[in-house]
Amino acid sequence: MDVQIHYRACNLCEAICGLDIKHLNGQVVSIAGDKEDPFSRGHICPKAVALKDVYEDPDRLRKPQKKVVAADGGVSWAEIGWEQAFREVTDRLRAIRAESGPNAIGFYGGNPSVHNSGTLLCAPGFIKALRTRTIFSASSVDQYPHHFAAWQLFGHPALLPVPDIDRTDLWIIIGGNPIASNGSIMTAPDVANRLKAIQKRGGNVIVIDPRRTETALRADAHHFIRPGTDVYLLLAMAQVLFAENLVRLGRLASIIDGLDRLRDAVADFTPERVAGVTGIAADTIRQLTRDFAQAERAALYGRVGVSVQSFGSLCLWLINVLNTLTGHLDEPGGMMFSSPAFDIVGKRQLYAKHNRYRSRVSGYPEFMSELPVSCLAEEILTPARTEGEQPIRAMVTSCGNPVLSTPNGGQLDTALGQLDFMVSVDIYRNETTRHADYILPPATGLETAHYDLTFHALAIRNTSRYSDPMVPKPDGMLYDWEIYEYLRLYLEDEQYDQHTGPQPENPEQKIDLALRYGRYKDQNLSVQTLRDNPHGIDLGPLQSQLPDRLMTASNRIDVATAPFLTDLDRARKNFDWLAANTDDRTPPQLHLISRRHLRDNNSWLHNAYRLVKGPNRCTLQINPVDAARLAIADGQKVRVASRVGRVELSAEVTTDMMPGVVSMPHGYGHNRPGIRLGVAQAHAGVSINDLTDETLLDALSGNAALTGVAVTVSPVAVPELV
Ligand SMILES: Nc1nc2c(c(=O)[nH]1)N[C@H]1C(S)=C(S)[C@@H](COP(=O)(O)OP(=O)(O)OC[C@H]3O[C@@H](n4cnc5c(=O)[nH]c(N)nc54)[C@H](O)[C@@H]3O)O[C@H]1N2
Ligand SMILES: Nc1nc2c(c(=O)[nH]1)N[C@H]1C(S)=C(S)[C@@H](COP(=O)(O)OP(=O)(O)OC[C@H]3O[C@@H](n4cnc5c(=O)[nH]c(N)nc54)[C@H](O)[C@@H]3O)O[C@H]1N2
Ligand code: SF4
Ligand SMILES: [Mo]
Repeated sequence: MDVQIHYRACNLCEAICGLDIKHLNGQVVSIAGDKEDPFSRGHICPKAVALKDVYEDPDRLRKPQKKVVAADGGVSWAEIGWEQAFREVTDRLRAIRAESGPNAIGFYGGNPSVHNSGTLLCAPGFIKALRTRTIFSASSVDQYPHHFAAWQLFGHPALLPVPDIDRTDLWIIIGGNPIASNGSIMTAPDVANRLKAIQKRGGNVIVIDPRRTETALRADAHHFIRPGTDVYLLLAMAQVLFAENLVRLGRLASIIDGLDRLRDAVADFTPERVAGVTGIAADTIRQLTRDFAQAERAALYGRVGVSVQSFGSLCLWLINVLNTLTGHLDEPGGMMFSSPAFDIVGKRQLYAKHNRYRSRVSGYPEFMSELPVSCLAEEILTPARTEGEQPIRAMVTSCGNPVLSTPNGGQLDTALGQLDFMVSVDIYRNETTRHADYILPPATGLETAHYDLTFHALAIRNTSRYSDPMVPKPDGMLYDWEIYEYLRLYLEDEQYDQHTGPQPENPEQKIDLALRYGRYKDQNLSVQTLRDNPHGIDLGPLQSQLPDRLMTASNRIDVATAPFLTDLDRARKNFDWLAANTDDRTPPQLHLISRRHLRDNNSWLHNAYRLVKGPNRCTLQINPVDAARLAIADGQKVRVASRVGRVELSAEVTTDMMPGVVSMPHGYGHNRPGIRLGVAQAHAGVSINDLTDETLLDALSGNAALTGVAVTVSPVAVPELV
């Protein structure tokens, strides 16, 4: 038989690289970069081959699983048919809802949901049918501050500007490590070469990060910053712009409000005042600000490191504002908005979906119809304190692993174990889904069709690409959209019969309609056109589009809205405390941050042997000065403890860490029993989120403050040999 070629976009991370897959009737022979993809131009990273590994993985679930608990408490899993699974799951959900109300059922959606068009388009219908308000997702351990700032400034939470790095002369990266992550809220395949191209045309890249990262090593300058203090650096940059008369609004001058309020609000944050707290010298802050303001084309870009902090929304607000004040918003080479063929923003103004209701126990405000995942465990564990209060009794999880990915995962692990009922839509039995009563596994990866709804919309170039399945889904498997549609149909109608009743709707039609009637309709874009162009279609560089694209009620940008000005009071109090207690930030008290590695993907590719083989990556990186003070040698086992928990792992002594700061990767901790991930179990590592603190949140968006958690580190004594 001849080798067949299948072209598709990789959906593992945000870079959406084109793949050229050779296979023999479904047996993958090779996975390489698609050289004819106009966007990724042949680039792939080492994770791409994991698509084959997941496809072939004997641990991957392929049939619905039902947990069976024996009289002696022993747990086993039975494979059952889909009809039985849908019927039993929805009967239980309906019964719990009838007894305790819809909010007794919680929902958690994980990261791969946004990399999966079937889930993205069909899970919402099922969630709506649940009628619950207790909805959580990985967004509140990731990018909620980005959405909050975009909503306040531009009128829609999904109007997220991206750095136009192909045309910039100065790229300042604060709290992002795109050389390891391949970029985020910035779909840019082959960041390494794009970064090199900036330097080749005489431009500069500057990184601000408590760790000298893989990106910092390729940059023209790197400045260490104390974790969680970025807000003060950014306030000082704004102060310098006003004080040194560097504000240049350019084309947008006539639509910007609030400059005076902003000037007053930042006036006392001089570089000299914030230098001690941030760890960045006043002169450096001034020069950075001048260079940024005076560069013709510059982009100030912030990502996970500035988002997952107590002042995440203030950080993202200030980053947008600094780009606006310097004329770098919506200009080539600056921070720009994409023009996607499938527009997730839509044309309607999104009403203020904030604080319409609050979480039951801690009273955290809702944002975008979700509650902060940091409070999920307490919503399960805290009994009703008044009549009418309803704890969460049942959970539905989809594409997620919150036991490893959310703060105080140990507590959530305990909470999930106490639920009356849980169902997970997932391809693996992992640290979270092991708690489920039923696991419903969809076809995935190479078996599915894919259109990247999210990441074309966050891309640094407008392109469009459709992927058909490489192989038909195996007999007896369902696509994720079918699972959600069936769950909805069974839930809505107790008598539903999948042989005679209405059938799931293939979301391909929705995609096709959006492409046909979207902004590229004159170019005859459709699923068929994209099928005829299997490498994708180039739709050109980003275009300036303000004020037209604004969705604020006033059609203007207010750079100093009330929520931010109010939250600045909290930042001021914190500043005064930090300024008075800078000495506390030295050992024994250290500050823990997280890191990503090119060969990890959150918690879920550790079952691919070729990605985990080699030296153990789950180490505690620590500066030699701190290590010496704590008598810790390179490679030695250390104990890391926080308010929340403790873990033990090997120390890696390195000058890449800022003194006073330690770093661990996230997504490890496969040492819990009952999972079906043999390779991952053998490379278990420990979970950083057994240390992060669920009580620390960004007050505005409810995002978890995962970075900069106070920890103590001590050497673990080697037991004496008797
Ligand atoms: N301390 C710390 N914690 C962090 C972070 C950090 O930087 N530091 N980062 C945070 C961020 S940015 C994120 S996004 C979260 C991620 O947190 P989560 O989304 O909770 O976790 P993942 O590890 O991405 O879990 C993905 C799950 O999806 C399943 N899956 C994969 N493909 C499919 C599919 O096609 N269909 C279905 N149904 N399931 C599938 C996998 O089996 C796996 O169980 O972690 C967060 N946690
Ligand atoms: N290989 C790989 N790629 C991935 C993922 C993965 O797990 N592995 N995950 C994907 C996901 S879900 C996401 S959201 C993206 C994230 O993409 P990035 O945001 O690029 O991810 P990180 O590598 O976590 O970068 C965050 C950086 O912030 C720094 N940092 C931590 N605390 C602070 C702070 O207080 N201030 C400042 N200035 N910096 C700080 C960290 O040292 C780190 O270098 O990556 C995606 N791509
Ligand atoms: S960079 Fe991301 S999209 Fe590209 S091959 Fe690697 S995992 Fe896939
Ligand atoms: Mo993420």
